[in-house]
Amino acid sequence: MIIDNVSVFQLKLPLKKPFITGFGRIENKDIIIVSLKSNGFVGWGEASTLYAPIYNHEDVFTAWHVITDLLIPRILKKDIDINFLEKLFSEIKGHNIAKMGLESAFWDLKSKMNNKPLFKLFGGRKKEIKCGVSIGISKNPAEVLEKIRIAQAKNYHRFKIKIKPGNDKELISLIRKEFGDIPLMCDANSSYSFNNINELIELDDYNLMMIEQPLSHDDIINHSFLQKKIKTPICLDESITSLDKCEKAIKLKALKILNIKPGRMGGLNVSKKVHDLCMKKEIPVWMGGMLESGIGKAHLLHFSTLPNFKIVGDIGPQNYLKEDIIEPKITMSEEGMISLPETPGIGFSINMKNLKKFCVKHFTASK
Ligand code: OSB
Ligand code: MG
Repeated sequence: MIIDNVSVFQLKLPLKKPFITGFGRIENKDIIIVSLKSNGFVGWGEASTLYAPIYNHEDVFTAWHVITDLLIPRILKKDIDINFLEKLFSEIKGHNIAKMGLESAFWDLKSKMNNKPLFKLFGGRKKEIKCGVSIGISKNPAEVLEKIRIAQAKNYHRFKIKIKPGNDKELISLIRKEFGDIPLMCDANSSYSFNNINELIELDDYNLMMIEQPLSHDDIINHSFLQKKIKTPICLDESITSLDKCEKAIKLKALKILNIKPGRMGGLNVSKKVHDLCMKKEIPVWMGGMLESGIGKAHLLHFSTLPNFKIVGDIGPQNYLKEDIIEPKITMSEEGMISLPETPGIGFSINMKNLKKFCVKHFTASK
């Protein structure tokens, strides 16, 4: 397909409440939205960055640079397909979230041109997805308990709490006392080090579904040592940024479960390869999230219909942003499920009024 026009929007989307993790505090979602036009069709994608490099090395400013200065000039006027993008991405090292911004717009565009819902392009089969919730760190444990109570009443299928050193064992013990054996996991966002692994070993008593990314954001080796010492499965997030890293981590037994975030991996194409490798190696995966806007979440929703997404992920109704940029809203049924749209592409329309309202920077280029 020949790309006729590209528009890039830097957005600052206010959260209803700050979201606190082991790496820091998020008050607004600073993202890049990419729209690609070809032959009268428009595809939409999201680079779901943060305001600073606190989750990985990228942020909204580096993604803006990579997308507008490096990627877009190399695709305009060209006849692009996924092989073209794969080659282009291999020439630019890292900057995976930025690549996802462009690639996800490409997939939306391609599925609209093929008149198919996006999930069919990847061979996804599921017609609905179970929802899970991710609950941020709070100084007050009662607040976390209350959030679990509310999520349970809404029939969420899995509960993830954020932890950090000193904010872990007592909280988990309180949750187990109050809610019994609910499907509970925790995400440390790389806030522990190998020197305080005893704190992690103590979490082994609570029958957690998994501990997500306890150690450094780029570590594999120490996760492998830690996994030998605990029976709770380690799930990696931050550390797995390519097919190669995934292969090595599996070889070293550094993980039993993988969080697939297509942004962290550098797009849906490489994520499909990682998904297939994990399926072959019997490593179940689940869909991660980064507090995306509706555009990003819709992409994740479609992708999580693939067969090795065997564990409930961070997929749910969009309710952490004050306002979203898609219509209709992503909603969850009383059974805690989201149905896949059957219309072409991501299956949601863009709320242009809100897109403009939250846009802080705009770039457009035509062939
Ligand atoms: O590590 O999974 C994470 C949010 C921002 C950055 C990193 C993470 C998260 C979440 C929220 O846990 C997941 C979501 O519901 O989108
Ligand atoms: Mg995580």
